[in-house]
Amino acid sequence: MKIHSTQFVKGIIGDDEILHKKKPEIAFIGRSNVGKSSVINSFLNARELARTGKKQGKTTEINLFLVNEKYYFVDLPGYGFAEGGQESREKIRAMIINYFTRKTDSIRCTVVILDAKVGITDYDRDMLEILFDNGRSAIVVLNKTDKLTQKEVSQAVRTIANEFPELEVFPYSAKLSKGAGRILERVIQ
Ligand SMILES: Nc1nc2c(ncn2[C@@H]2O[C@H](COP(=O)(O)OP(=O)(O)OP(=O)(O)O)[C@@H](O)[C@H]2O)c(=O)[nH]1
Ligand SMILES: [Mg+2]
Repeated sequence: MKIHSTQFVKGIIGDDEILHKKKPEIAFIGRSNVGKSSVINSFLNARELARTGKKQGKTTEINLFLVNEKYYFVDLPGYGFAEGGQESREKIRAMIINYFTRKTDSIRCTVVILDAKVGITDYDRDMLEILFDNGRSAIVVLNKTDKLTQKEVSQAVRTIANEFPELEVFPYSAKLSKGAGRILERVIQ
């Protein structure tokens, strides 16, 4: 897919009329700081479309970006952010659950982003269960592979494949953005 337009539409915290527009949505979820916003920017070739940061918990709303006037790319707040405290963690978890359990078939694909160095955590397992229980199709993007050796990357991919054989896993680095096109084709198919 050639990107010819990207536009920030709005940030929402719950249900919103925009979620009823029936445009295909590509959702991006993952623990806080794994690089969700960076992955979106790298896919769209837009450096600061989705705001990124060194501080965790940068994205606190559900941010929607309109791509090629056709798709919504949805940047969800990061889950499992320890410093945010239990209350804020639960609020974010509830926000994500509401997004995925709402009655819609607009969610085309969910991209679950993991930090290659950390791998899969119980927070991710919890989210994958929510996705599977709601019949949402998902792929995994193993981000920040630039921090690992090739051998460590293969090992990390294998570990995930062993636990979730049904999940497609794409090693990736938002920093290098190599192979973005191939993943993008997969998520909009
Ligand atoms: N080395 C490296 N750093 C990355 C990569 N992707 C993201 N980062 C860095 O990781 C930090 C967090 O990136 P964000 O894109 O803000 O992460 P996020 O998942 O959106 O974070 P929240 O919005 O807080 O949930 C930033 O300092 C990024 O520059 C990557 O592929 N490689
Ligand atoms: Mg973010």
